[in-house]
Amino acid sequence: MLGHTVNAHTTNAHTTNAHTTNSRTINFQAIRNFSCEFASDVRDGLTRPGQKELPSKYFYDDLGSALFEVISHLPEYGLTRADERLLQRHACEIVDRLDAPVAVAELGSGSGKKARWILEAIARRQRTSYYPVEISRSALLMCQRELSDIDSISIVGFEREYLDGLLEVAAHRQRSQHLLVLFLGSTIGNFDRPAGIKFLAEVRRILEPGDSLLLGTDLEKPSAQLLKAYDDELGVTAAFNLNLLARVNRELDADFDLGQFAHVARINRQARSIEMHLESKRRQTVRIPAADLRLEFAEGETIWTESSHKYSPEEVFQMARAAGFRCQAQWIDEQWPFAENLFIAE
Ligand code: AVI
Repeated sequence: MLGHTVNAHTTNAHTTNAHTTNSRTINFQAIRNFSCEFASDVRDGLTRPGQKELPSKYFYDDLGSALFEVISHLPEYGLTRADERLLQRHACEIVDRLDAPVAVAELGSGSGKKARWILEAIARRQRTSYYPVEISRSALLMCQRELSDIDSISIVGFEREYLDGLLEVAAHRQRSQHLLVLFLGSTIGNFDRPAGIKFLAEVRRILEPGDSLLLGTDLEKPSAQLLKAYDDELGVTAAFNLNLLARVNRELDADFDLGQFAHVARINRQARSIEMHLESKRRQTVRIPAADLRLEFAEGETIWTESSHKYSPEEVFQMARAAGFRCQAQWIDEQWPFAENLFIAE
């Protein structure tokens, strides 16, 4: 359970609340004007000439995050389980490769469940700090609950976008500490390839030489397997995708008729990715008052909501070099092609 709020102050851009328990602190660096940004991103994406788009980062409101958690249990979607298996099996070996003392930051921590193995392995040799960076406050709260039994760690959470949060972490770190950044679950795959490398280079710029990045990457696999993973029999991924329209309805007063859009998963061979779209079942008009928008959809027209890029193991080494890292080690799961990669900042 969280303790009482002991410190809350407002600055121009952010609201900061610190909650304390006996030994842990979570700072919530909240971003104001979030719904304004949402409205403008929705407007930009849906008025783009040619292909309409919505950014995939907006999948993860409370309902979307819960649906993603269910996806991670689906038999067709082995990605999360592969990530977890590798972390569980190799946490000690990963930690042994790092200079001590080390502090851990996680970009998109979710509930912090995956960081547990790494944190336990570090906590066996030293006290450490864990800095989860998340745009979801409820996920940060879950992090604290999930990890509250590990002795010897302090948790400071940042309710921020990845790079803003990492900059805060860099400002908090002690000089003597190495930083290990976790970017798990192949979230990197939701950037297109050049943007993914640019993002990794930005992470590198915030780090010091010798710091490390543990990067999860989903690997290439047969199309049939991929299509099932992103269009499961129970329709959970369809609900996850459609929740984006439901969220626009809830938060921006829109009138999307969810029954008139269908979830579609498509392979993009050139991009080596799988895409998710929402396809209009008929000609229709949608109003989004809070984004000052009236949209026409043709029958069969789609909104592109996500791309999930898949990698070859060798390509990951090149990505590391292109972003200013060296890939020191790579672990590949035997059941689901997925790699955990340890990058060292050069
Ligand atoms: C979070 N991300 C890596 C997931 C993926 O596989 O691209 C999101 C997801 N989309 C559909 N299913 C899962």
